Amino acid sequence: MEQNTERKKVIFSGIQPTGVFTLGNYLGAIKNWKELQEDYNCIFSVVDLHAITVRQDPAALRKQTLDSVALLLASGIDPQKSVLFMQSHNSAHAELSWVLSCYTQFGELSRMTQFKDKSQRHADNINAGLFTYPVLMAADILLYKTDLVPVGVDQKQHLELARNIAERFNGVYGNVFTVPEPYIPKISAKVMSLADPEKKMSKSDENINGFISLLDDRDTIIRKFKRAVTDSDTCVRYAEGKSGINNLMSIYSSVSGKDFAAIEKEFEGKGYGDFKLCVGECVADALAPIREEFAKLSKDKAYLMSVCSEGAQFARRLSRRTLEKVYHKVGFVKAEN
Ligand code: ATP
Ligand code: LTN
Repeated sequence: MEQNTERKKVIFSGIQPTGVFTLGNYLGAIKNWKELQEDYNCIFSVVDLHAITVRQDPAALRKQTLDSVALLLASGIDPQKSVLFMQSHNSAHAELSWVLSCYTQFGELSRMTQFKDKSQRHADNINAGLFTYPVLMAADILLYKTDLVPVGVDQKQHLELARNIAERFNGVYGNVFTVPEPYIPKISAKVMSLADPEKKMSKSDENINGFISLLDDRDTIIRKFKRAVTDSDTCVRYAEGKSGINNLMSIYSSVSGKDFAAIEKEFEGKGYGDFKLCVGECVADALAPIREEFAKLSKDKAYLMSVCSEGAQFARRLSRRTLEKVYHKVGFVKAEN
């Protein structure tokens, strides 16, 4: 019993190498990953299998995957503390995904809002992978007996599905999977586009003014914040219906650590212009060290690969036990070699 309570909890999360990470990815997920690695057993993956649900150029995907690893390291993921690997380097993800897909209902997947959204945006390529993608995500999580999954709020529905699949499987076969909990930040769980504050900030947005990339330079960041869409009010105050200002206040709060009351006080009697400039400078200051570190790391492919090889070995070892147990439970004959 005591051993159980002393066991460090397991964290798993993934990010798709579909482009340069945005401030949304950073505040919604990566910043939490960095903080959690101090107290948990953390496993982080660049989920390249997920990325091909949308058509990718192979050479670009390879580059983006390595750059994603470099960006995570530059953002503070420490390979001495956390496991970091590329998803395709551990075949257990695809294998468990197949089994779990036989325990997931068509109707459940049909309700996933990300599928509805992405299939509208990529109407020429509504492939089966896009539809079954949440099952692969469930496999990612369940393979490692994950307790907590730090994600932005857009992933909550997928996580609930992973919990349902785990509970259903456990209901039939006994206690095979740990049922994971979401870990969603209180502020910035959904950073909105600067160009359209009703829309989520997304790295695959065609409008580059909508997102702050972690690699944008200082001038670009400040310019994008200056142009950020807000309302016609002038008073810096968090209120319903002011999605543009609410978004900027949330970003500023997450990056500076100040709460909304302190921010309102700081900008009393000042206009939106002053506020936008201040948020831009604050974000630029926070992202500058990441960009500098990325410039160094991204040149060192040998180092990036060594981190990922070690991470993949660890991930394979950790996940093998779960996969073997699942194969046994569903009735597969164990291979003898
Ligand atoms: P894409 O644009 O390719 O769909 P994405 O920018 O939505 O990708 P993902 O790789 O799907 O990013 O997500 C990685 C993590 O970042 C997830 O935990 C997700 O919840 C989080 N995240 C993504 N966008 C935001 C956002 N705007 N605000 C907060 N968290 C976000
Ligand atoms: N589906 C997520 C990325 C992702 C993930 C995961 C997150 C894939 N596997 C496992 C947490 C845990 C996304 O599209 N944002």
